[in-house]
Amino acid sequence: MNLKKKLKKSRDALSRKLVLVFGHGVDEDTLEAAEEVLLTADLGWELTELVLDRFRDEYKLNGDAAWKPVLVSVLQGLVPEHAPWKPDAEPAVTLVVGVNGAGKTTTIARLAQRIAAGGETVLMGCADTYRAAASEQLALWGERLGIPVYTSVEGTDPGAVTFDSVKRAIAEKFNHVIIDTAGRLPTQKGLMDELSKVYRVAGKAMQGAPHRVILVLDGTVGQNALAQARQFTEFIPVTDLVVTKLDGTAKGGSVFAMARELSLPIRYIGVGEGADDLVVFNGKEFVEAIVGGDD
Ligand SMILES: Nc1nc2c(ncn2[C@@H]2O[C@H](COP(=O)(O)OP(=O)(O)OP(=O)(O)O)[C@@H](O)[C@H]2O)c(=O)[nH]1
Ligand SMILES: [Mg+2]
Repeated sequence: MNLKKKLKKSRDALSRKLVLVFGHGVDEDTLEAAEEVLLTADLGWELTELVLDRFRDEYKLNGDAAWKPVLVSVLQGLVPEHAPWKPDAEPAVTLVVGVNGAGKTTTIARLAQRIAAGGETVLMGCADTYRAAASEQLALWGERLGIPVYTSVEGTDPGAVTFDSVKRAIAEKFNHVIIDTAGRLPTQKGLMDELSKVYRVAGKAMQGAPHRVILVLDGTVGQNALAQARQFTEFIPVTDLVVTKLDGTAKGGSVFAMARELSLPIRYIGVGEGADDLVVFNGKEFVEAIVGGDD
């Protein structure tokens, strides 16, 4: 996959604009213009200042060096690295949460596809029981990908579906079970309490479950996703992040801020609607794709 191409909008907003700005040389005026570029690409105020401070220092040390490799290395140094997730239970229970339309269901299907491709078995459970269309959507993905799906009738308690999905995964010896939940805003107290209940019920179905709670963030909302993530973590112990829809936005810079400020690993990014458009997030590659190399 050509990540540069997939992230073209963000690349245009960062790399291309910076080339124009620093084409006039690196000095206090162009650094100020660069600040504007970084803010517009949604790195956020704090990170923008940090990037520019470090860039100034390193660039000076490097004398007449080209600015781009220096900036790439500064940005790469700011994205923390995390050890890959290794499940320590079977089935490994993953709960997927997030606001409405963030890309939860699509992410689950694509994650399940990855797991199946790696030779492990996976069950997808649909605890989004508000809409019949939600289980139909997951069932459709299941059919397309050849992955079993556990659904229940509309209106069933989401906790009950979670419980049954985990029990079925145990009984049928699946390696993984991934539970889809309905979209909700962190301001909807009742729905957030329901999510806490789903979390607890998973633990009743299997001790230690869920082993992973993935918060799916919509990359097109940029910096606002940070606030959303902080609010979600107040209700439920989120362990991992996925950022979707980065193909459709120029706000890819916010991913740096999420990676740095949320102290949670971004595991995957969504860069399209297709089954193969969920990419393992690698900070160094991400920086390279939206800032590095030639335009
Ligand atoms: N372009 C693009 N579209 C995406 C990406 N991920 C998801 N989508 C689209 O976003 C829309 C919503 O995705 P869903 O997976 O249904 O989102 P959801 O969070 O499950 O939504 P609710 O269950 O309604 O809360 C769909 O049209 C997806 O195809 C992505 O990485 N890029
Ligand atoms: Mg959904």
